[in-house]
Formats: sequence, C-alpha cells, structure tokens
Amino acid sequence: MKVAIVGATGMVGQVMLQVLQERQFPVSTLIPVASEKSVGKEVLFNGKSCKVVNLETALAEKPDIALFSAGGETSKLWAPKFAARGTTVIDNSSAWRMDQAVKLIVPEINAHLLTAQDKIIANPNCSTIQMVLVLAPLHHKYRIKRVVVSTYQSITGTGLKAVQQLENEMAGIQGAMAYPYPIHKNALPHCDVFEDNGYTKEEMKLVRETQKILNDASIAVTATAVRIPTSGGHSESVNVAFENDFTLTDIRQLLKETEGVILQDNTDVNTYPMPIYAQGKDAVFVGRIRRDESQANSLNMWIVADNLRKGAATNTVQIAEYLLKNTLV
Ligand code: 2RA
Repeated sequence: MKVAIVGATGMVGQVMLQVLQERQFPVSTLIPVASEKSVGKEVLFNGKSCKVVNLETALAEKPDIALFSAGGETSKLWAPKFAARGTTVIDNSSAWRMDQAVKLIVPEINAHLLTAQDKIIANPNCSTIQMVLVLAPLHHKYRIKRVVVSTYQSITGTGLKAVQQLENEMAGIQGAMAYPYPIHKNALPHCDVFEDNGYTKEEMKLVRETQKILNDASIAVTATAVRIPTSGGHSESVNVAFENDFTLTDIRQLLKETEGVILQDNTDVNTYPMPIYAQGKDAVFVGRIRRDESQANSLNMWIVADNLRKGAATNTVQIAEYLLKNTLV
C-alpha cells in the first residue's frame, strides 16, 4: 500500500509512523507530508529514510491511503482533492466529523458501516474515542439516558508547543505560550475555543460525536473539559444514567469482554487507571466503577487512555487495517 502521512512531523503524525511499524501495516511506499518549512527533512520508516514532501507532491503520488493529522483547514481543502484521485483519507481533525456524508469511526463499535465508497473517513476526537469505547456495550445492554463527563486532559493533546510550555515553566524559563495561562501547578477549564453556549468546542465534541457514533441522538451528554499538566493520556470521570438497572458484577463482566477495554478496578489494592500507566499503550482503561448512590440506574467510572495512541494514531491505523482486511481499499 502507498500510504501518505499528512502532518508527519507533528505529535500524532510521529505516533502514526510508530504504530504503522509496530503493527507491520503493509506499506510499500511511505509518503511523509508536512508544511513547506519541513519539506526535505527525513523521517525513518522501517529502517529506511524517507524525505518529507509537500501536499502537491503527495497528491501527484496518488497514495492508496492518506492518514491526515494536519488541522481542520488543511483537511477541508486537501482531503477532497486526495479523495477525488481515489485515495481513501482517514482524517484526525474535526473538519469532517459532523458531516452527514462522512462516517465517524471507532472500529470496535461501527467499522461495519464502512464501504469502498467512503473516501473521507473521520477519526473521532481523542476524548470521545476512549469514552464511547466503554459506553457502547453498556448502551446496547442497558440503554443510556444521560452522560455527565469531566475530562482531565494531557498537554500532548494540544501539541509540541504545550509540551514545551510546561517544560519551560517547570525549569523556570519564560517561553512561548500554548495556553492563556501557566499550565504548571494549574488546571485550565479551557480546551479548544469557547462556543456561544458557554461550552468549549472540546466539550461539544464529546456531546455531538458520542451521539453520532452510538447512533442515538436521544443520549443526553454534558461535559467539562479540563487541561492538566500531565502527558501520558486523557482521564475522564464519567457518570452514566441508564434506562434499565444493572448489577456491578454484570457491568464489570461486560467491560472485561469488550475488545480494546481493560478493567483496572480493585480499590483493595489501589488498582485503578492512571495516565502514567496508560501512556504508550493502545487499550482504554476503566476503573473506579461504582453505583451513583444519588440516582437510580446510574454509575460512576474513571476512564483513561493514551490520547496520542487509541485517541488518535492507533484508532486511525485500525480503521486502515479494517479497510484493507475487508478489501475496501
Ligand atoms: C485536545 N482532543 O486534547 C484535543 C485535540 N487533540 O486538545
């Protein structure tokens, strides 16, 4: 397969290269793509050095698949150009996620929707992926009425500039700011930009994408997204109210049997998910599962995942693997 990585020098692009190699995705030709200032740089892939090219050059190469992580503007402009040439685009930006004609895919939940005609496929937001992977089996068995989620998000979700800001602040160095305030020893209730309703785009992604992926607009979702000075992954405190009652034993058993989910839930021995454990892994970790004693048919849980892996690069590569396995590319 001729595979283009658009945004190859960014944090997600770098993890995409790593995951493609780890999973031995059959890449015959790798086309690393980045902005003009990075053209000519080299990336190592499967032991070979590959030169970074610009979008025009990559388009002319007619890749079979293009994995995008280069921001919404680039995706809006270039994904259709690649698709028109027959390339299947899997895009990590928010540009296409809510487009009615574009499928929003977490392979373990809804890859079956994909067809060979899907030439632009949207990868959901990282904080959505880890939450819906846990919610999907619970929704199918107990029907979710409402979700209240608070996130504690890694600075790697913002990118290299944020990582540099935290490192500078910890070293006492004044440098470029990715955030409006210091992130060291702080928590910012501000992920992405604010919308007219007082929520951030990040919070509304959790609302809108969850309903689209679970294919149920009746699921009520409300979210608060917070940035914290950690780098291993996103954590989420999730409260779920169901139509039907449940036993915690059945909930835990169902999650144990869910592909891509690992239960870490034994407070007797201080076992629960944490970013320092999830970092570098592809699973979504869930724990602290307990009844919400203030409301019938409701529970609380804590969900953690590496936002650069299952939250972005790995989910993207898994979509590509599904397409290949089912001869849809
Ligand atoms: C963030 N989910 O964490 C967003 C984009 N990666 O900033």
